[in-house]
Amino acid sequence: MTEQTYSLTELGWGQFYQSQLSPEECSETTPLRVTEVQRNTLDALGEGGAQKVPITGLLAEQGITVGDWLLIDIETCSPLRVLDRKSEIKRRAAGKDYVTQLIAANIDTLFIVSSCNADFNPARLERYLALAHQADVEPVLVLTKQDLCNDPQKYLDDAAREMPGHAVVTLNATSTDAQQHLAQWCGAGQTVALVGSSGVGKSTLAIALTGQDILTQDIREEDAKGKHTTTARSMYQMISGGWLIDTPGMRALRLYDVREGVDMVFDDIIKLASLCKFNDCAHDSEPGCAVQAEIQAGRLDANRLNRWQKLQREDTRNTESTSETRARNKKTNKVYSGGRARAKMKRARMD
Ligand SMILES: Nc1nc2c(ncn2[C@@H]2O[C@H](COP(=O)(O)OP(=O)(O)OP(=O)(O)O)[C@@H](O)[C@H]2O)c(=O)[nH]1
Ligand SMILES: [Mg+2]
Repeated sequence: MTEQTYSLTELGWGQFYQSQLSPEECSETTPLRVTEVQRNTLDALGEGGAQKVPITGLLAEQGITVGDWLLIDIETCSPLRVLDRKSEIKRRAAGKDYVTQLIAANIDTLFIVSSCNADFNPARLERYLALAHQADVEPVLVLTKQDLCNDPQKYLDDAAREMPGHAVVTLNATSTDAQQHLAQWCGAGQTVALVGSSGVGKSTLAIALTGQDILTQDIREEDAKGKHTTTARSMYQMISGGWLIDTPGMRALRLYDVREGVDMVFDDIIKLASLCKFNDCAHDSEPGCAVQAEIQAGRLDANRLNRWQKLQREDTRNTESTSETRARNKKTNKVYSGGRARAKMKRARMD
């Protein structure tokens, strides 16, 4: 069996990446697209086929994720650098520190997967929408398990009312025609990532879109009921020619530095807020509040206002904490350098 090779264009290469290469790099290096990252190595695809690359030096320092483009020295085959990303999807990592975790890079569309059942939760889905908007990536709400639901239209209506202005698709991920419902985002050169809670059908959808039995490659059986849990983020080619990144289900999506993204999810409220009498209106009980007027008139759900304010507060808290952490580190460095300087002076006096 011959190994499949791809042209760079098929892998999603374009002017954005080409323009980052120096004349020397154009002749002495070759680009690879990262399809999976393990602890010390990564898998990548290039014009020469599939390769395993060690994660050392600059790659380890810079951080690398699925979907990234990296340059390889043609002669030594060693990795040189990661190219600037067209987009990056990241969240605040688990733990107390304000550290980000990269989820995927260089994607065009984010399929935010939920189901036509109790998993459908606007407050959670809005977090993913904010993440996509912040990354300048088109979000699509994909609601699976339509076949197990008596009234899928209710979910379409709820999504349109609670998260206006976003593309929403309901489908049966186990059916082969799932592809047709998502075709417009999956064409050649396009990269899509799947995100959402565990068990909503991301990998099932990935099988429908790629035609590959990916469950047997990267997924372990979790229990006798046949539930599968994805453990790695991996990129696969879709039947339509584009690329699909499957990710493990997320329990909590902690946002980080997504103020503009949050505002884009709630841009209808932002527009109303600009009409309030006071610039610093808290949309609570101030006179001349255009947002409250809309709620009183029954045209805006008060829950949406609460959710917007909650996300704004969370982002402000995280962003402030980040700058506090940075300031603290800076201060600590000063103390260290001060200490080093004092020790140097002491040594000089003793000499
Ligand atoms: N009937 C039906 N079953 C579905 C649908 N989508 C997913 N399932 C089933 O739901 C279960 C979980 O699907 P997975 O694709 O493993 O879910 P996942 O989102 O990848 O889960 P994690 O990898 O844990 O994040 C499987 O048994 C699927 O067959 C659907 O649209 N209809
Ligand atoms: Mg999965």
